Amino acid sequence: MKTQVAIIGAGPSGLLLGQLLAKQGIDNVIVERVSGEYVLGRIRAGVLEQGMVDLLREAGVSERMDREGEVHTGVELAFNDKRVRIALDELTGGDTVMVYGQTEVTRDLMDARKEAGLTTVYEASNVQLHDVKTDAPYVTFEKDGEQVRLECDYIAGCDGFHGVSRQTIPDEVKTEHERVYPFGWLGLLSDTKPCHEELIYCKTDRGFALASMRSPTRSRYYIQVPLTDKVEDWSDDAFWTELKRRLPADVAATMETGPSIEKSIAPLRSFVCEPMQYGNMFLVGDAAHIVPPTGAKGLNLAASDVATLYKIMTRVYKDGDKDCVMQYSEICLRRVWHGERFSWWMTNMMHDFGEVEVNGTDSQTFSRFMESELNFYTDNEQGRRVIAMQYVGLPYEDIK
Ligand code: RFL
Ligand code: PHB
Repeated sequence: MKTQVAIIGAGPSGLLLGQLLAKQGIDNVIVERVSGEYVLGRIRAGVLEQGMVDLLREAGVSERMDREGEVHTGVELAFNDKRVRIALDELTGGDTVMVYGQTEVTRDLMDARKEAGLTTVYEASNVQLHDVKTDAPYVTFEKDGEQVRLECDYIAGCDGFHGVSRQTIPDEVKTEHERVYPFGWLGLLSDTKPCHEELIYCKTDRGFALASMRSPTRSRYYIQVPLTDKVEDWSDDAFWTELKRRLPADVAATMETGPSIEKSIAPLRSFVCEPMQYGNMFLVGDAAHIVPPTGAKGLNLAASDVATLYKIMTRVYKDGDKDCVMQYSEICLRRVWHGERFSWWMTNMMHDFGEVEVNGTDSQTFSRFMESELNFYTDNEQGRRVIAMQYVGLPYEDIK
């Protein structure tokens, strides 16, 4: 097999990149480890920044999102019996976010790829990248017991945090930055009416909670849990009882509950791999960086990486400018680090770290610092604007 860009991974990063490249006439093949149904079964992000929404429109896959997605002009932070609304549009000069599930984005991209007749190899095992430092890199994998070789000009490693692409960068070339948090998020999806029309991020003595949604009839809730907890430890009833204790009392009082459709625990981590490219291989999305979900940035950072690689590949194939590929990592990392900092900051401010020492500070002192931080940023308009600007997403950087 031969193509121009080999894409490893059919998550949102790989599928969106493939779609955008195909629109520019750039041939690409996606190689994915699991089945399409399995990819769609992962319940993840729900909030899309303006930049990602625009990119999905550019890719020609926005029709259903524009019809069914919900534009949100604000989010709430609840703490100490206070509720502060961050008026996203007013504070940023009109920017908003779109509530539309990652599952739906993925489904739309899969449908568009199928319709365009583009090749995706699902359930490919033992995927390996070769000769990425040369002008003739290739990918090998096994499919239905046969060994396949895919030759290409470039490889996009869109294979998530546990993928193989990052491992092809030698240890002496890459630096990995990591912070693992001492808690996780237990998420529950249910066909119930959302408890409030906007998202509410809640900080309480019992730990963090988030009220989110997918549609007017489908809710997504999260609660902070110890890393030692297992999903089996949490019946639906136990989840709803604990969630109600953490939500503002009036919201909890009228909240609709029901059976869970999905329940899972995600550990929280900040992670960045530098650089994000090696020879003719580029890391995109979770393959290069992870954020804790508190800022709703993971998928959105993946989208900005895709935007950068797409612009670079377009320049390479349309103008024959191969040198521009050198800009990829630098451009991506500038925005990635802003997203990392925001997600880390929001996580620190909104969670309960218990008795754990944080950043060399004892837990009680750290908790006071964070309380002050939260009050300071929410009590005045400039502070709320700083939160709003980052929540709707910083602008995408152009290539030079
Ligand atoms: P993905 O989605 O992990 O897809 C990678 C794909 O690569 C495949 N793969 C391989 N394929 C071939 N060979 C191999 N060796 C392979 N190894 C892996 C995998 O099977 C998979 O299909 O990465 P991608 O595309 O970069 O997308 C990133 C996003 O999924 C992620 O950043 C977000 O879900 C993060 N996230 C959120 N982001 C937001 O922007 N807003 C949110 O509101 C938000 N909420 C969340 C989130 C993530 C969460 N979890 C569970 C981690 C909420 C949660 C709970
Ligand atoms: C979600 O709806 O899954 C969601 C929303 C906002 C976040 C994280 C997750 O910050």
